Amino acid sequence: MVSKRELIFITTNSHKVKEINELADAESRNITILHRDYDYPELQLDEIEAVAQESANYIREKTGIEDSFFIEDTGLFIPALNGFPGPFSAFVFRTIGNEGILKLMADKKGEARKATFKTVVAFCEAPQKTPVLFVGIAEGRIAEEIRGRGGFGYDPIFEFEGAEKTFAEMSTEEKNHVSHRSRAFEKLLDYLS
Ligand code: ITT
Repeated sequence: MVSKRELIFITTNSHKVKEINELADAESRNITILHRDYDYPELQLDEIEAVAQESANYIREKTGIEDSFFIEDTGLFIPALNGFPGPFSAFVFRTIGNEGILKLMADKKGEARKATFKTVVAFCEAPQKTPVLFVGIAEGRIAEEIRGRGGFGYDPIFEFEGAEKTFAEMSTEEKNHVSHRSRAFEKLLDYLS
């Protein structure tokens, strides 16, 4: 039997852990996710690639972690709002939330409701540990109203392209099938294999 590879995932977000665990548990994967809840500072940089990279460097230096680990940073980008909230997604969610985004989008119709979720996974592999980045994207649109009880964060206002459902109206399995997070994580798994 092939022994399972253990991968440390550092995040404060238990919903992310649930999604990543389901992906790692999927058939024929020899990966076990070890969750570490470490609250690192929220960097305000223009690109989430830079946020993920600098956060991974910060964690490595601050904690002195010797093992391989990964983190991920996610943002919701709305072209009609010039990419807002983008790298500020966590702050914006805490302050104006989904209701606030819907208000900002009130006069936006059709194509102007387009939105993109982007996840950047930063993987620090022992012993080299310079972060390697993997990007995953999901295209969709901002719904007219909050819908669904599943998921987390912006899921109740994000309709995946071509789907009638918001991510919050999908099961974790359905969301994982198409999401920004799964696409970035699958690239990490490809890299590891
Ligand atoms: P960590 O940084 O500790 O991993 P976090 O919740 O702060 O956790 P992010 O900075 O990556 O994570 O997330 C930015 C915001 O986007 C935050 O409000 C999340 O709730 C939200 N978010 C992240 N992934 C999401 C997803 O798949 N669906 C909906 N909202 C998401």
